[in-house]
Amino acid sequence: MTVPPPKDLSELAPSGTLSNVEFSVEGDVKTAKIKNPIKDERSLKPTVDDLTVSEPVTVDKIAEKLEIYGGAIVKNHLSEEIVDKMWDDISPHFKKRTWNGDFFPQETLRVTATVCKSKTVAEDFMCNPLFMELCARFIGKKNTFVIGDELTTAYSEPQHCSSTLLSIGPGAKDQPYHRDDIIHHNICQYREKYEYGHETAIACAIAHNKATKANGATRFVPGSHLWDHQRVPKPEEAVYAEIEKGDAFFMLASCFHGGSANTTKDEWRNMSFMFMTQGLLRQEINIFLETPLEYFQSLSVQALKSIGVAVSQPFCGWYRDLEDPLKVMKPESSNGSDDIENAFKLVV
Ligand SMILES: O=C(O)CCC(=O)C(=O)O
Ligand SMILES: [Fe+2]
Repeated sequence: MTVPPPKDLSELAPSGTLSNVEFSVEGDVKTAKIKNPIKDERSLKPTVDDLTVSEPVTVDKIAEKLEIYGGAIVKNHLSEEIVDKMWDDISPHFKKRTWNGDFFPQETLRVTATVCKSKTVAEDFMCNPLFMELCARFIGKKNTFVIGDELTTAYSEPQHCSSTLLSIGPGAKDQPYHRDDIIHHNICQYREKYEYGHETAIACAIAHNKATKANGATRFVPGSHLWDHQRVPKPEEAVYAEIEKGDAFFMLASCFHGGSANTTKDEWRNMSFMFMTQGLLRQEINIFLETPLEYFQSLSVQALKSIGVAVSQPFCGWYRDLEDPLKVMKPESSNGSDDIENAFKLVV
């Protein structure tokens, strides 16, 4: 006899943050009210200079700004040659939008999965050594696990989450404030100080042309990565990450932000975004269905790992019979995942 499934399985899930919300419906008007908002009026107002990492740029210095503000600017992060090559590879893929939602204004044009349309995006933007190090610090996972009488140590490398060219056109309205980690149901908590281990994603945005307050620079709310999940940002709390061609704006996914209105007559705001997430979480975009195998085969081992083809240690993402897909594509490579190298006999 088959048992019919309950009508709405989501009702079985723990209510989490929902339990602190009061919903009401009056006629056509639906409202939601946070029942016990946490008292927090902290508001940081750094200037673009405060957000900019001084020369010589180091990962420590970027991390320090991210810990304080949730965002950081690095001048000349990628060379003009790389930024131009990315543009040449990706811009032919602009097409009329088929997507009708309003999370992005109608005037915003996008090219998605740029990491699969440009080897320069994959190798030079995503695999930039500074960015890789930053990702490892903020979203890499390293733990020990008991397996039988051994203790193994496994490292799950960050992976691509989504990669997009976003061109905000004249007339576009503000994109709503949001945190990018909503896709992973990350629950942000009030914190006095940044704590490592809770971040699920991190972004690097590169300007193809000058991003200004007028043409749609990303605006973000400094310090909001330390806010409780249910605190709502106000427009006056935002700062505009105005950057020049080749500059980078790094941002933690727990930080409130949004693209801005483009109030110019004829300027576009062209920015390439690379979002990375923990190696064990689901990527935002499914790049595997739209990309021919040959493209993956043409990439370096690091790009394949970062694109999410390799196993995330210890055993997440295997292929066929517990094989590491990276080894299938590049037999000479080692990811230490099919035979964990860090096994130590446990002494109890
Ligand atoms: O266009 C921007 O500046 C921000 C885009 C953004 O927030 C997103 O794609 O999640
Ligand atoms: Fe976003």
